[in-house]
Amino acid sequence: TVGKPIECFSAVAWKPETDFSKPAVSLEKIIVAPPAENEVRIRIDYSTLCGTDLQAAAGKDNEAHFPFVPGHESAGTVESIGPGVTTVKPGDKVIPCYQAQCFADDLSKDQCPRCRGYRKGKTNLCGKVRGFTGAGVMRAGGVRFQGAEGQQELHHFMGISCFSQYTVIHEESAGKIRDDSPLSKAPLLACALPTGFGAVMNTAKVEAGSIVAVFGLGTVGLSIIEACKRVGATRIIAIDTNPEKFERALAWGATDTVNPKEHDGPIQDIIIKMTNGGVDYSFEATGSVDVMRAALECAHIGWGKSVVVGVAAGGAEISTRPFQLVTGRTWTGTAFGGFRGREGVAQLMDDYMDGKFDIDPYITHNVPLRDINEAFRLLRAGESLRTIIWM
Ligand code: NAD
Ligand code: AHE
Ligand code: ZN
Repeated sequence: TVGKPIECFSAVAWKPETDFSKPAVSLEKIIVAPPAENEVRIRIDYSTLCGTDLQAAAGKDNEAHFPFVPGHESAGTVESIGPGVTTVKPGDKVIPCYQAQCFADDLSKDQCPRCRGYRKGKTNLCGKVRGFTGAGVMRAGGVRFQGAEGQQELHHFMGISCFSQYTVIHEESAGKIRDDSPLSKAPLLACALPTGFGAVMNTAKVEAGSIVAVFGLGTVGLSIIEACKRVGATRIIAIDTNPEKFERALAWGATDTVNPKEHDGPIQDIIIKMTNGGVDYSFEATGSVDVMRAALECAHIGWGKSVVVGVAAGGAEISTRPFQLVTGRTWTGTAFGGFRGREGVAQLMDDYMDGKFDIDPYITHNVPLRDINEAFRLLRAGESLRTIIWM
């Protein structure tokens, strides 16, 4: 297959689908072109579905360009490499990283101004290919997907497009992981768990003894709770509008649960009352801008820090009284938990293999690719954490 187009099955999002009673994507044969310069073609072995994919399929992500090949959480095996690729080879196991990471120290490759020189280490938000991944195209030009009947070209999504059996990504997005990595667990390290763990450890830097509030108890919220417990937070208040989410939150380490629907008045006031003045750290993992405001406002005067993790619908904006910030609260956010893409997934896989955390509790369902719409149904209904999609 090297150097030749591959025909395979893929999910395709043809148009925004906001009606949750209808399938989110269609399954069909597509053609995947060989990798161009500095690109890698990957056989995707397993994928998972994230809250962000629901937004994109519903047309609420301004960087999802229809028609596109969806998906951004996966693990697979390098099938072939394009000219100039030096950091992975055919047969390597990889986690495709939507948060790409350039070669800041390699002067032979052209460099990214966000990652080099005195700026090195300031951010994980590498800028090398970000403009292209946001536009749904490849840096070397065009797209690598087309309908099998030779019809339309299909856009890439987040630089990943892993709901296809084969995909093409930039070398900067190919996170090599060790040869003994279990690929069926690895997709959770592509987004959900690094985001939650890193929000706590890298972005907020929660200390032992802290009081925290976590809004949204999906996979991301639960991984925030897990990390808060690990660093020794003594009170973990778990908030969700779906009471079915509380049993797991408590099992994960939450000390209190709150359902905003059971209270009159702003939820921030309830939490301020429960904590005698507010929490040291709050995390928003729902994607609702109203919840983002509540999370900021339940942070303690003088030092409380609130981390936006959820992705809001395109065009939505946050607001609060500036007084909330004048009086010492900090409002910040996190992408991929602040981990640098390729280094991050390799390190997290090592940590997993060393037994530092578990992945299985976050996997509630398994489906074959042909049933991917069932994975959408489960997540839309709040019935699943991560569903492994067998590609
Ligand atoms: P999920 O759908 O499994 O979880 C969302 C949870 O929020 C659900 O339990 C839902 O019941 C709850 N919820 C919804 N509205 C609420 C409200 N008004 N108040 C309280 N709870 C509410 O999704 P997920 O995969 O865990 O992702 C969570 C969010 O994080 C999404 O917005 C996703 O786009 C975002 N995300 C961000 C990053 C990042 O790098 N910043 C990475 C992954 C996911
Ligand atoms: N495309 C959206 C923004 C989407 C967004 O913020 N994505 C998160 C990751 S969600 C993973 O499930 C992120 O990491 N953002 C930083 C980045 O570089 O994309 C929009 O608003 O246009
Ligand atoms: Zn995700």
